[in-house]
Amino acid sequence: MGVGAAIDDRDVLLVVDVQNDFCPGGALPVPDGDAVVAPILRLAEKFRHVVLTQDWHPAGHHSFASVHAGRQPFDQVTLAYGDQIVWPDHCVQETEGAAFHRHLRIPHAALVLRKGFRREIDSYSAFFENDRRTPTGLAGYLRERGFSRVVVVGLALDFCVRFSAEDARQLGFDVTVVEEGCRGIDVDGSVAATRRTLVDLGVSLAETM
Ligand code: VGL
Ligand code: ZN
Repeated sequence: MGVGAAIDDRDVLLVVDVQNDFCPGGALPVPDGDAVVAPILRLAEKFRHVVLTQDWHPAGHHSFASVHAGRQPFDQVTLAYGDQIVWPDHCVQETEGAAFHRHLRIPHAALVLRKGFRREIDSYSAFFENDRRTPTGLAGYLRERGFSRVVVVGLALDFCVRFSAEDARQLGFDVTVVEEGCRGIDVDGSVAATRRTLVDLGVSLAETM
């Protein structure tokens, strides 16, 4: 199904991590992160079906640089499941930083999927935690609801949007990433790598929709 195809009942909009900590002034600000809100609201009006994800870490989460002696944010560490970039403390459960951007109001969103809530495992993807095996349950939800295409927007393009789009594609969904609804962190060229990988996997990249 092409990008221009009409949006129908088998399409779901997946809005990834549009939270205060990923916006300017937050703990892990994505450059220009709040610029995604207006295009996402426009897009959400066109979809009957919307799912939101929320990065949702306990204090002392193992993806936080602060829990690893001598490590700085954006360093890489090795955890039980493999390599992990460590981040400033962010999106701590029940804090203002973990709340959705105040203008992200999508009342018809049916599901808010929280992820990264286990202290020892991060979860970039909305589908699998960073051990790449523990499912979040989202694939089952989307299949049971009969969706065939997942349109992905949000923050950050090169982390949670990327992993969510890759997994959706590998789980057999048609996937489109709408770039005007995304911004990236860009650690060591990760935005360019994201675009290449997504295209290689058969994910459609659209500027707008
Ligand atoms: C994210 C880094 C750490 C994201 C979440 O939403 O892309 N990035 N936690
Ligand atoms: Zn996180």
